[in-house]
Amino acid sequence: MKESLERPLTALTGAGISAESGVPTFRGQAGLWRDYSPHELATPDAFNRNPELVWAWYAWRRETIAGCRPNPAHRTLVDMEESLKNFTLITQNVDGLHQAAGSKRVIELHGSIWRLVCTGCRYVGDDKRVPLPDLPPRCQICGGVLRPDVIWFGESLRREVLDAAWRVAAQSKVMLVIGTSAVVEPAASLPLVAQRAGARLIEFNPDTTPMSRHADQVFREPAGKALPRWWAETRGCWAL
Ligand code: BV8
Ligand code: ZN
Repeated sequence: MKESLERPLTALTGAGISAESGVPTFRGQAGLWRDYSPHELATPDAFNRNPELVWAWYAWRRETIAGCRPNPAHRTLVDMEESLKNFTLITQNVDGLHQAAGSKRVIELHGSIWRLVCTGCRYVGDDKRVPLPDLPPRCQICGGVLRPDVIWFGESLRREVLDAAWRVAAQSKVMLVIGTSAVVEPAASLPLVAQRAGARLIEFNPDTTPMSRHADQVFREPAGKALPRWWAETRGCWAL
């Protein structure tokens, strides 16, 4: 069946899409951070209480991610963007691997670990230095403490970002839900918004999630294998 142009394909990704690149997922926190829950560290309270501890976690994540490369799942999404006029990628990830793979149009729901914002003068800027010279890093303009430009638990997503994601979900005809435990809101509601608008949901995840029972099709295997195969088998059905 040829999908006509106005039947856009959307992808929603979570930490699992970067697992095969070596980026630890949240639920499988690796090594020294296993004693902390992201929910304890990725919050404004944790940062205000102990910026050094939260920055040690983010510095470790930046150094880990800096050694990771996009995998075939990231690259497949780049091919979708380059082949289809109506493809949109929405990610919960802050690791920047979609952009490193070549994705140009990415809705980053939760911001980026590679961008810092000043808690004093609100200066925002990209900063990919690994390692960072000082922790916590300081603002060059006002000397204030810089924080990662990410959305922490208890912080609202940026209105324009959430509106864009909501709009895309409501216009989707097929949403690929890739590598997410589907528990973090409001991201976890996007597949249901798409389904209510008539979209088919396809889950790519080795584990079952709360989204699984809503999915029209499930690939219970790593995205790095299943997604390139699915795309190779179906790309001819899309109006390229
Ligand atoms: C907000 C940035 C309003 C930081 C992150 C209802 C409505 C609104 C809010 C809430 C609500 N209910 C609860 C809340 C509060 C909270 C929330 O959702 N809590 C959860 C725990 C219940 N939400 C918020 O606070 C949000 N704010 O809504 O503002 C507000 C304001 C005040 C008070 C209340 C509400 C903000 C949420 C954003 C938090 N920031 N990240 C950073 O990254 O450092 S979330 C963070 O965790 C990640 O970004 C990611 O989104 C999330 C982890 O989820 P996943 O990406 O799914 O990763 P996970 O490890 O969990 O799962 C990986 C999956 O991959 C697994 O299923 C695994 O099986 C699979 N996998 C593994 N290997 C592979 C694979 N899949 C495929 N291939 C493989 N190879
Ligand atoms: Zn400043």
